Amino acid sequence: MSKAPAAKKRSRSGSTKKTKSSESDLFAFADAGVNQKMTVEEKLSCFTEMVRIRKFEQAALQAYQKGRMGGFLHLYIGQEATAIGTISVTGENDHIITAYRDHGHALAVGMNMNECMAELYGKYTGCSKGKGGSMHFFAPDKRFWGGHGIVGGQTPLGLGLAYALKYKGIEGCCLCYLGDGAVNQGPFHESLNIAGLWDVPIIYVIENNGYSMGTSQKRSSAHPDEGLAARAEGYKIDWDRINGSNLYEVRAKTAAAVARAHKESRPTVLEVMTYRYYGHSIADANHHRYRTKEEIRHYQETKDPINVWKNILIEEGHLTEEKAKEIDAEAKAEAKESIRFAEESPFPPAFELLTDVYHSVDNPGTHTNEGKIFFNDRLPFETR
Ligand SMILES: Cc1ncc(C[n+]2csc(CCOP(=O)(O)OP(=O)(O)O)c2C)c(N)n1
Ligand SMILES: [Mg+2]
Repeated sequence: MSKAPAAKKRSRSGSTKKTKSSESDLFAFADAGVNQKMTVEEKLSCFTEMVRIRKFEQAALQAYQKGRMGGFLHLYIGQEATAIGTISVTGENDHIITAYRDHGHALAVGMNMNECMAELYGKYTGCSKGKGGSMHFFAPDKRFWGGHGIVGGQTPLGLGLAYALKYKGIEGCCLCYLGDGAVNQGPFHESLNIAGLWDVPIIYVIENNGYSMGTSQKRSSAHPDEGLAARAEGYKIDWDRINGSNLYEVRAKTAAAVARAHKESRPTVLEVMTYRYYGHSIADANHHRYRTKEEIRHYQETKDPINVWKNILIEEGHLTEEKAKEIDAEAKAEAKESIRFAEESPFPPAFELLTDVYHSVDNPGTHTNEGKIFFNDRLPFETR
């Protein structure tokens, strides 16, 4: 069999020199346009939002351990800079879709703690009326399309959202998040092929937190030395690798991908190097069997994204330890209040079992061959 001709190598976003950032190189991306433009308020807001995610999940964890909620609980703690950094550079025509580890993305798009906590409790006031739980947070009004439990299942859906934008001539893109385990799913590769072939404005953000359930990333994926995103070259798609502890870097490289999607309608694959502090879900109580306590402590002490950003802001003179503690206390109080809200909310009534299953059953007048209603399309939907 003859060797296939080598694909023309596409340039990577960002310079190669800056791609290798380390803990000592935290300001390497501070000069990127999107970061230079940041106001002090925006910088502090990113800090506050990351702290809010952590406090929300810490409160949820306590409630879960007290038996107040059922189902799974996949915590995002340790990965906060990915959701906040990436979503903070998106605009009004950009859409978000993710997997089941979705609490961080939900809060990052602006969902409030009450509707999220109530959803965890299975209450009627939850964002999915209590029928979705931890894995199925949704907020279409905020262009947040979930929350999906099938590993890799969101990757063709994200492609569809991005394709719809292109089809309708809207300058926007879709950020589709997936884990390091999901990169081996067939639908992801089928999606990459179409994205590369049809110039679809999608950004796949691989959140490489080191593990796919109990299997380390090193044991689950064959890939080039440069990492998982480098597989994108097989589809002629631009890619980059990001230090997920550094919000400046996350923002700079995501902004480059968003610009490519908006201006050239080209896809990008980003691999964010990050880490989860807890087990796969809270049911994974034995996670110390497949990784050491030292490994977790090392990440917490040297790479924690909230601490790293806090230190950057302190060094820039925008934050003090006292102010950081106040922000922490406020987020904790907000999370506590969301627990009260969820506890006091009612469970969904029985008739809700049959609603929101099929759009066309709930909305018979809008039944159409053209697909469902997205992107502020108005009712009644035009039918053929
Ligand atoms: C198609 C499919 N296969 C298997 C599972 C079971 N499963 C749930 S999560 C998971 C691991 C995914 O790991 P990764 O993509 O790295 O995401 P992370 O949990 O680290 O965020 C597996 C195998 C599933 N939900 N769907
Ligand atoms: Mg993973």
